[in-house]
Amino acid sequence: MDYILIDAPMTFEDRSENFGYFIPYNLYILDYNLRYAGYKGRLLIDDNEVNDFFSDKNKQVPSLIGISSTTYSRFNAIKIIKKAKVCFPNSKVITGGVHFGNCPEDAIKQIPEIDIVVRGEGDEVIIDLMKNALGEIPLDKINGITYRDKEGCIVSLGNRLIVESIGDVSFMDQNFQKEYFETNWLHKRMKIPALNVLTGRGCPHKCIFCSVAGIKNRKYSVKSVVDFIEKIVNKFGIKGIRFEDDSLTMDSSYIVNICDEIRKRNLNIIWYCQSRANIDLQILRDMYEGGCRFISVGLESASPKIQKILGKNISNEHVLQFAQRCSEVGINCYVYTIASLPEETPDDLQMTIDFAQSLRKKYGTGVGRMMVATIYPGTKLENIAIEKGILQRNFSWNKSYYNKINTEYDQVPYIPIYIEHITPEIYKKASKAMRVNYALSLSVIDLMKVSYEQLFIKKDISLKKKLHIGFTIIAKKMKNLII
Ligand code: B12
Ligand code: SF4
Repeated sequence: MDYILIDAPMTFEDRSENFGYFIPYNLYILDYNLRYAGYKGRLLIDDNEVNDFFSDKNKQVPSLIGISSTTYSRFNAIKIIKKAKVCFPNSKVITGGVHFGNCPEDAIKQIPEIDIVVRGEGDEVIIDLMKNALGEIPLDKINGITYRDKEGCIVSLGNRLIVESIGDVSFMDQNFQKEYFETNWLHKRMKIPALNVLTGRGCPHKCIFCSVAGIKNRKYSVKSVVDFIEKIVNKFGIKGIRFEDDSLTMDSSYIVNICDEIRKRNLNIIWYCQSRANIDLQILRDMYEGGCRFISVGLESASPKIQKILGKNISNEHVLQFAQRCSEVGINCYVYTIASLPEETPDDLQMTIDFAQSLRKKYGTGVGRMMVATIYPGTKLENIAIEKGILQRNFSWNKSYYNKINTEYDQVPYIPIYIEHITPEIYKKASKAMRVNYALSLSVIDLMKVSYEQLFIKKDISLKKKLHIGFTIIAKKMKNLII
């Protein structure tokens, strides 16, 4: 066996409960390119597959083991990396993706079991790394990687990798299992079989908190994307698509052509996507006609001062217009917000709450859960946090980390969050106001469904508290309906 590729994101339960099943297309791309180049290997995408592979007594030895991770799943990834080196001491262990690829030197320094980190897009370099693992080319001829040389020094070669041509969509064309469609985010909401699809990658904007900021946008051809959708509609009975790219709507002629093609072929699908909020009414109409029913946009903060710091170039006016247009056209619009951004004061945060409430009152917009600004490696927010002493200068992304304060902000304790002027009490009050606002934006039936899913089946809240929260929301909703 030449290689194995492992996706080490979350547990299967987390995946299906929080997000629905998703296909790790990053590794599908690497797997496809390796197979296309004639190598033989396997892709392991759930915990059971990984455990079975490592514990199989007759296991084949892969020459290369590639592991992908986000910052959320880094500690799971590190466990797998260590296990891989114990089971296969002679295999090359390589990592990449939005986490390791954004803190490569720290990863190599802290985790002796990692041989190589890929910085950026792995599509092409994976072939060179495979050749290196087979002893065909030396590492110092490969750009875009960080590794430990024979003397133990850390070496980083070349710039971050961005491939010119992202190829075609063949990597998505797989024999999917039924569970992928039935635990999908869209399936949960609409009870229709649904699948995740990528139409390209890269976003040239430079939001300070984003792990993938400032990367040229590249697209697959409209025909190839819609051919793929048509194929999965006919083969698996798919009725819903969740477009995963962060920039589907960036090029208006592209999205309009996708919609035209879906319509022409009578594919009859419903889809979800993420977008920036500056989309024209006519384009939203075309999107509706092409099947778009759910769209989420990032406002992050309604304070103009904070918007400037964020560098998103999206104003309240954009979001207001967007929400109005979505409601006019019939697309459900969700707006994301973030609390505790650099220099954000309680007054700035209040502006976001007021704005969310006005969006709901005017257009019934659902402003989803408010996150606390989370610091990811390689972002501008990381630099700001270091400058302000929020993150220590020698902070390591790959050493164990547990910060109890995070739990006071309802955030997981293993990723640093940006705390400056927003105290836990202020955050909790704001978060509660946002949750109530969201609940009030739902229809009575959806409200009952969401209350059941998110509140009543939770074991860590007493029945008395559940009933109290339930009645308070229903009472507010009724009052709202009457007013
Ligand atoms: C699809 C998606 C999801 C899916 C699947 C996530 C997954 N693990 O794949 C779902 C819906 C589940 C999801 C959930 C979340 N997501 Co998300 N998601 C994305 C999104 C929009 C696209 C990912 C993708 O498919 N990209 C396309 C592929 C081709 O690119 P790629 O992943 O970078 O892979 C290339 C290279 O990185 C490299 N590479 C990758 N892995 C490896 C491995 C090896 C060995 C090598 C050699 C190379 C290599 O080669 C690949 C091909 O070129 C990204 C944004 C983005 N543009 O990447 C955010 C992103 C990954 N998500 C993010 C976040 C924050 C979340 C959530 C926390 C959201 C939330 N608030 O709850 C959760 C938690 C996820 C988790 N626990 O892992 C952040 C992650 C930040 C970080 N540093 O961890 C991102 C980067 C968004 C952002 N703008 O910051 N997400
Ligand atoms: S617009 Fe979205 S994908 Fe682009 S940099 Fe900002 S947060 Fe990242």
